[in-house]
Amino acid sequence: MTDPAVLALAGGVGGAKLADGLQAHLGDRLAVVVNTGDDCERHGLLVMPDHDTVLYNLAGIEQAEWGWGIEGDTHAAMAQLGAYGEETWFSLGDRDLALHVARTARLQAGGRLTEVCLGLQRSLGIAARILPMADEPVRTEVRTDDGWLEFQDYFVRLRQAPEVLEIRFAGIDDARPTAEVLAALAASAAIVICPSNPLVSVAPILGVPGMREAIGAARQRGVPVAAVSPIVGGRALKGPADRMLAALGLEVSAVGVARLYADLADVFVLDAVDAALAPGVEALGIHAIVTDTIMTDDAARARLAGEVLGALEAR
Ligand code: FO1
Repeated sequence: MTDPAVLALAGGVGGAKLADGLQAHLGDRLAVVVNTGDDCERHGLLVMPDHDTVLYNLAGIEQAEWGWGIEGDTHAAMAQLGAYGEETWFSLGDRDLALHVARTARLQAGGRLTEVCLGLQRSLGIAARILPMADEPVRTEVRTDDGWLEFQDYFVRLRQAPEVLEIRFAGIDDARPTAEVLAALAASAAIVICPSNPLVSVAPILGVPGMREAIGAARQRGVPVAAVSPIVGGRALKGPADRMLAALGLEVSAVGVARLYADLADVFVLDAVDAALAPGVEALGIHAIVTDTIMTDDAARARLAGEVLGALEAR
């Protein structure tokens, strides 16, 4: 795909990797709508894990092993916070901390979330735009045997150990797609749902009132939607998506994910190890593409992104 713009929906490390691959092809013609349900307040600062993971990946400074945070970051501030008796289970690197300080200060000075994020992105010199799914706060919460937990409490402090019985997105009824998201949608010739957790990364984005309708309207105009499976060989490449799907009684497979996107996706990309599942995807009325979806390095990110864009162009 050469000239037209593309909109990607992403959350978490897998989404950030594909967004990075897409940026390699599209540069400033890429807009990435990110989940803000994982956002949290730590030490009086707003932390936006999915936005920041995409930001650091697009800037090429992500911590290679974890995929989030900044490569080579130190943790002196965290150690000092611990010395003051503050909680340290959610670990913020020193350079990462600077982002949360700047963002929170600008918000407290009256800045709007999307504008503040775009300003910070410009400082890191990335070509694409990363757009929070909404300016209003939305917070993902999961119900476990111990009751409702904030997402990062479940994800980081409890290391995703408790079984998730229910998921909700607090505040979502009052959220709206931003003018920037709607403008990016209107300008896009194709939409990519990245290989992110469908239940806690993509669902909040699609759950913003008006978002599904806006994507539906784009499809009516002939804008194709491709989704990439985050489940490979019946397992999540990263994170708890597989366990969450199972606990909620959903099929833990690429077909199970495709089913969640059946009313939205024209193309579904599944990994070569799941080639036998392609007919099950096609049976849902979605065109299946089978390829290597494991993004081990920059070249693999760009190659997968190229295949996704090629499949969309062919629609
Ligand atoms: N994940 C962890 O497993 N432990 C951490 O201490 C942690 C800190 C952290 C700080 C900033 C940030 O942007 C992300 C951070 N993450 C951490 C990752 C993050 O919580 C998850 O990857 C996402 O929320 C899941 O999509």
